[in-house]
Amino acid sequence: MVDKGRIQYALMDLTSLDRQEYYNGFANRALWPTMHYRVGLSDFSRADYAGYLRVNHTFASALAKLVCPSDLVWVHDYHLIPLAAALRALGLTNAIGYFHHIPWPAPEVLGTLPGSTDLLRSIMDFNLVGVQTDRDADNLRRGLIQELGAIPQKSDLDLDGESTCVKSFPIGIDVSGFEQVAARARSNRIVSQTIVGLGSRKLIIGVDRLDYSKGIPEKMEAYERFLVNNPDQRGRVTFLQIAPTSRSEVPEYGALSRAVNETLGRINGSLGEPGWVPIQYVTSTYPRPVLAGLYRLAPVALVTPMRDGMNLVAKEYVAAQDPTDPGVLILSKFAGAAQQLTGALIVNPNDKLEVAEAIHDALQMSHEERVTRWQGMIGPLQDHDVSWWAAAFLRELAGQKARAAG
Ligand code: ADQ
Repeated sequence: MVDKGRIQYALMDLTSLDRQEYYNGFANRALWPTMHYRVGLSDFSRADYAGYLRVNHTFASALAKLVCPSDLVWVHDYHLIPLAAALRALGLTNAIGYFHHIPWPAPEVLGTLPGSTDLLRSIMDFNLVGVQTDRDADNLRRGLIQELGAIPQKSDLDLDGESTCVKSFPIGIDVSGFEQVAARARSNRIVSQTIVGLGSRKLIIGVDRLDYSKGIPEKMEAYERFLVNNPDQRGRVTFLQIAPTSRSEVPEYGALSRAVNETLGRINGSLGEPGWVPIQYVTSTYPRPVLAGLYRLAPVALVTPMRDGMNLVAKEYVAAQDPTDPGVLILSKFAGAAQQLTGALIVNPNDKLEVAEAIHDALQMSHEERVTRWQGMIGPLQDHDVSWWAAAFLRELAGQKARAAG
């Protein structure tokens, strides 16, 4: 047990076989790509799936010893879909909720993954399942109805006497925290060095974990198209892509890293000039004040994932802007955030010309339009911040419990 402030953490070790089969294997090589509609990258193995179930049972055995009868249990993300079923098998009757942070795909897509019917069945062991958007909720409900024969009620689904509620709870961020650190960030060393380095150039920023779902090589190529189509902009803009390495033990991520480096080298080599590098690329992680400061410096953010549950970077960028001179968010229609951030320039990341034109439009946008678009986004973000999200989910879960008890 580890105490940190008001939170007590119970930690346990995994073996290297667990890590390989459960985390790098089924969770990140089979479930992650399938849920992001990349079925061609999904690599299913029975050994990995057995490891995934085994580790969930191990977590359940440890957790069952710690849970009190009145506790609400809130499970997070795709690594733990079978956890409620494993806890129920140990006799737990508590209200158990699940939040799915990544997209829930259409049943036709999820159905390509062996074991997916079992996963759907274990979803029914949660009292409440939260997803990011109404589209995800619709996909999950359709899957439960079509694959299992669940009976739809108002917001619940019934199967064999069990009832599960599926609902969207779009995750928020710490909006006021971002606003405050962004306003003070110019004094930070990295931010002030960036200001000096930019001179009169305009900054376009991208911040994404190095993951194929984030569309990093694709956005570099869209930016290349923008520079080719608008030669007068060469030397006047800099694209800073921050992409911390992730899941480096999974082979597809090594391949992505090589693809990004190749695209970056080709674009900087062919379009760069002495004194100007078109794309700056860094893989470091930064503390929040640095990220917030860099967001605020950038008149344009390029957030163009091929598919994303929500995308917090889009929300962080909006929260970090100067209200009197806000930047423009270019956002993929395939990010859950696009359902809420309607003041962004919404693009299809597969259409490089469309993204290139959005970069051009964002850089030319009038002050009046920038302010109007930003004002339309910041209010709803403040009203639906991360505290709202957690409270809304837990209130609903407690209600489910009351209903089950009554
Ligand atoms: P992620 O796929 O990790 O999250 P995202 O929502 O963008 O994607 O969150 C990334 C977080 O990491 C942001 O808070 C960002 O600030 C931070 N970050 C990125 N680069 C960083 C860097 N170099 N240094 C420090 N911090 C950095 C998953 C789902 C998303 C969903 C979230 C939350 O894939 O769709 O929005 O969970 O539910």
